[in-house]
Amino acid sequence: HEADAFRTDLMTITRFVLNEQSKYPESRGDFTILLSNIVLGCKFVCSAVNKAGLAKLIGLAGDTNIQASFFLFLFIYFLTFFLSCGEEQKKLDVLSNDVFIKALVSSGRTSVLVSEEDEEATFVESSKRGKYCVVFDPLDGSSNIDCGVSIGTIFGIYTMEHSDEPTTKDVLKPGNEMVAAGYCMYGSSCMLVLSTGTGVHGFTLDPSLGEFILTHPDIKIPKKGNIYSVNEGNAQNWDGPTTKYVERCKYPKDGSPAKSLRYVGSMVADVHRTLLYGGIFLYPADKKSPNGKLRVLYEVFPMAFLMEQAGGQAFTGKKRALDLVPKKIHERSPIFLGSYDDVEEIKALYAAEENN
Ligand code: P6P
Repeated sequence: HEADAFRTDLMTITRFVLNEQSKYPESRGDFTILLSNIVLGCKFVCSAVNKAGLAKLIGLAGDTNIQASFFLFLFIYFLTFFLSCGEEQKKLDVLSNDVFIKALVSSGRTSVLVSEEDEEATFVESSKRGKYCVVFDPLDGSSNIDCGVSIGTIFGIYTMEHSDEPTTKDVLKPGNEMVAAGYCMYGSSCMLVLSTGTGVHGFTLDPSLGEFILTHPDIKIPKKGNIYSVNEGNAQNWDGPTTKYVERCKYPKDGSPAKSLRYVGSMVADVHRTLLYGGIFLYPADKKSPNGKLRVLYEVFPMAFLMEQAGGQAFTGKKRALDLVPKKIHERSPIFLGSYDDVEEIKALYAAEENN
C-alpha cells in the first residue's frame, strides 16, 4: 500500500507528452521539444510572478531606500540579478514576452510567433525554423498583478505545412486547425492546462521538483452549471440576446434557482473556474466594442479549443468560435463559452433574434 503523500508513479507533463508522441511512431519529437520550451517559459514566469510583489516592496524597481536585513539583502541581490539580467527592471508582461519569444525561437521548432505584446508577428530566421506556429498572450490579465489576482499565459499551436517563407497566412487560420492549446495559471498554485486534441489534462507545478505533475487527467466540464461570469458593468451597452440571457440567469422564469455571478476579470481565472465547476463565461459585443474585447488568436481560440475538448462549447454570437477565420493577428471577437447546455441557451436567443 503506497503512502499517498509519496506516490512514485509521477506522471510529469514531459512524460505525458512523450507517451502521446509514442502513438505516432513517425513523429520526430518536434512537438515534445516545442512543449518543453513552453513549459520552461511557464516555470520562469511562475517564479517571476511569485516574486513580483516582493520585488516591488523591497524597491527593486529602481528605488534606493532598501530597508532590509543582511539575509533579505542577499535575497535582493540574487533576485535583482535574476530579474534584471543586467537590464533595467522590466515590467512582468514585457519580461514574460521576452522569455517566451526566446524560448520558442531557440527551440528550433517554430516559424511564426504572434504575441499579444508585439504589434507585428515574429518570423524566425531560416536556420532556426520549425514546423509549428505559436500564438500566445504571455501574461494575460497582467493589470491584476498588484492586487494578487491570478493571471496566466494562454497559447495556441498551428502546424505549417510548407517550407516557403513564413507569412501571417500561416497563423490567420480558423481555430479548428489548431493542433494544441493551453494555458498556465499563476495563482495559489501554478497549473498548466493542456489539450493536444485528445481531451484536456491539468498539471500542477511541484516547485520542489520543478516538474508539472498530472493532477487533473481528462477534465470534463459539467454539462450545465449554475454560475455565469460577465462584467455586469457593461450591461447598458449589451445587445438584446445577451441582455435577455443575463436576465434569465438572475430571474429564472422556470422556477429554477438564480445562477451565481463569479467574475474575476482575468480570463484564465474565469475560464479555469468555468472548466472545473461548469457554467458560462461571456465577453459579449457591446455598443462601445462591436467585436467585444478578447482577442481571437490567443484568447478566444485556445479557450474555445479547450472547452470543446472538455465537452463544452464556444460561440461568438454568430457562429462556432473555432470556425472564425481571423483577418488580422490582433482581431477581437465576442465570446460565450462553457457548459454545453448553458451555451446552447444563448445560441437559441441569438438564433431567435436572427429569425426576427
Ligand atoms: P474587463 C484582462 O485585461 C482581459 O484581457 C482578460 O483577461 C479578462 O477576461 C478581460 O480583459 C476583462 O475585461 O473589461 O471586464 O475588465
